[in-house]
Amino acid sequence: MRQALIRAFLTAQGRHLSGGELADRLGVSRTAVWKHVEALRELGYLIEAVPRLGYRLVEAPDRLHPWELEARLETRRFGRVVEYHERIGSTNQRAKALGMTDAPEGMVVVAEEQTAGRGRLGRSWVSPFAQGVFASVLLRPPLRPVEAPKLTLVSAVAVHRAIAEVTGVESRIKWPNDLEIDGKKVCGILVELGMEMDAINYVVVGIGINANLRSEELPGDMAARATSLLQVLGRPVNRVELLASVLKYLEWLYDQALQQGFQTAIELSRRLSATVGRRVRVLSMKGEWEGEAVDIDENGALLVRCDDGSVHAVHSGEVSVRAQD
Ligand code: BT5
Repeated sequence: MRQALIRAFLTAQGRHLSGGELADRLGVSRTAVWKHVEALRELGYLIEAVPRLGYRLVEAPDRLHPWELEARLETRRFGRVVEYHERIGSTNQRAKALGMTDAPEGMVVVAEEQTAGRGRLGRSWVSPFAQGVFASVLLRPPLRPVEAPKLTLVSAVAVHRAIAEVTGVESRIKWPNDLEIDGKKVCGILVELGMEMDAINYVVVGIGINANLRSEELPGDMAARATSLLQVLGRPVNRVELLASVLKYLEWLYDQALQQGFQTAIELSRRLSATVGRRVRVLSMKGEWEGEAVDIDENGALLVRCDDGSVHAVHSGEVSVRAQD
């Protein structure tokens, strides 16, 4: 009901909606409409009521409430079941626990704040209250475990598209899991697998986007390498719109990858790559080496040409790649 009311206000685009009109649209009495409006007001919504004109949504609280998301969703499965947290350790951690239950594919765990947000290889993700999009999507792909890293590229392309759609800003993909604007990190993606025997039981795609992150939230060394959409645009972005858009493109690219293979997503990630064509330093368990990133292969691996001319496929998960200026 709340979601239907929000959707009605969104489509009214700032016009007033009469109690009768809303009652018809929602299929409830005018008194019920009034009660729902009151409940929203208690949650911090500013809703004007003018005699004879009706209700008008003036301002909504800046929160990723599930009904706000649902009112904007254009997906069939992704984001149709949402678990919302004001504060949580890590949305990925929670989504992994859900992965071991019968939680459905496309379920999303979202939080305003993470107190133990995670990056790859035990690193952490700074996740201050209501400043970012911190979300994890549960997938159950019929893929072999070796194919799972390709989902990182699919997710990166989806976030690229969503940022472009909502803000008009063109980000670039730093292989394999970052999105950058002007060489600074604006989003990090963490894909984690749950396996049973030799098969994938679930995949969790964790997405952290610096939407309205203020630079003073990041420690000094990190601040120089990071940015946010707020910083780039000079105004805050609507985080719910951004998440709805991420889910739309993620569902679309994921379904396409499962039906037709990963070629399109890999081709897009190649075209949007900030890494291909650059000199990179590869940090792996076996040591450090340098070369030129020349391509992304059909498995999503980064092809790096060493100075002796030999080309090596670098797989995500085991390495860090640093672009050299
Ligand atoms: C990542 O790891 O970039 C993956 C980040 C994934 C975060 C999401 S949020 C929702 C979900 N739940 C989680 O717990 N995680 C996921 P990696 O490539 O390892 O990069 C981590 C490094 O990025 C850190 O060591 C910092 O240097 C830097 N960093 C941390 N927080 C940042 C931020 N907010 N913005 C930019 N850089 C940051």
